[in-house]
Amino acid sequence: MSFEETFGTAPDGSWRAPGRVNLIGEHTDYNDGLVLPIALPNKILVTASKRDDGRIAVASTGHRGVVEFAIDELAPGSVGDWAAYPAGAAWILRESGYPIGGANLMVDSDLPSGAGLSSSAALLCATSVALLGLRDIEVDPAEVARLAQKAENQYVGAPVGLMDQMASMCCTAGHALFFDIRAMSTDQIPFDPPADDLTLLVVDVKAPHRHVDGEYAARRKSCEQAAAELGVPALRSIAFEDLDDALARLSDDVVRRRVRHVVTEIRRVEDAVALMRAGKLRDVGPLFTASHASLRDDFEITVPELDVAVDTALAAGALGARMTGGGFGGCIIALVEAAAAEPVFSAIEKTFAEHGFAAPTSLNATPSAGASRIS
Ligand code: GAF
Repeated sequence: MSFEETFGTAPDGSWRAPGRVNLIGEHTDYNDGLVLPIALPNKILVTASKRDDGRIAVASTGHRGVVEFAIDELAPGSVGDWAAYPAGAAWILRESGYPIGGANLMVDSDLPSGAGLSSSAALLCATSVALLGLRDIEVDPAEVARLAQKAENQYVGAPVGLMDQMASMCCTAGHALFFDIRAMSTDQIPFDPPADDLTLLVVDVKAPHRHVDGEYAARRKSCEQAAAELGVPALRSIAFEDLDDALARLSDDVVRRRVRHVVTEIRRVEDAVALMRAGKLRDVGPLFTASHASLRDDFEITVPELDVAVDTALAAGALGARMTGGGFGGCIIALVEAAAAEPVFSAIEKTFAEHGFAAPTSLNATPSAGASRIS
């Protein structure tokens, strides 16, 4: 159904917010660390019209029916299922004192959900910019990202970090976003694989997510407990050079491995950015591969589909490959010579068929711009 058919009125505008893939720096954001995502061309689109009765009605091309609620009555968890995200955005804007009135919202998407491409953050960000844009309220993109994270943490109840929302709000076309969470500073790093005859291959391994929420929360808790045991505010405070000393002070072997992942991963982000700044993109490949090994062996968040996809990409000639995102399914990224992109993807398809895995798909990973109004 069209916007007019659903809400009986014409829209006032449309806003988009993209998904992301993270090049490197996984599970470092909630440790005050470093991340390096790019925004994807794929996005969530929110088309909206104003209402002045303090109510929000939201429909989605992917779901049946219209969900309606009063902004004043929103409380954490009061709206469930997919509409929890638009409701969460309205809740945090209300809590922060923004006069968003009311709205009709139609959500559309070409961003696969459940593929680890950050569709939740994109939906929160797209709704936030639409609700603010309808009232011509200007808010700094990084502040919108922080509000979207708060909504996901406090309204939806998912203890995520700030990477995905920042990628969705603050990325620019042709660049990766180097985001230092402790400093809350960003730098745009030019990222243009085709200019070096390279391709960033993104492959959705179509693995069913298993225990994602509980496992994510458990990893975060381990990191926070380790920081407390080491007497630091967050694991970012453990310098790479002091890692062995820190590990020796921890009593539990699992916690030791979680800490080793975080501290070495932050160092890999620094190394990747230095190589990219020096124009040595090919040399970033081995850092991807080392990141994957760390996520598989120390952080233990990969699944067979992710490991097989990475191993197959490497065997077929990729310069480096790793899982990207929260883990337990989702996507891998592989840095490959442009001429090898097709053969590498075909090799993954073939190996997946041999393993009896679902057919993987590949995505266009052109680094794209963060959220914006489009009409
Ligand atoms: C998910 C979370 F939402 C991010 O905050 C981040 O922790 C990521 O997993 C892992 O790097 O996408």
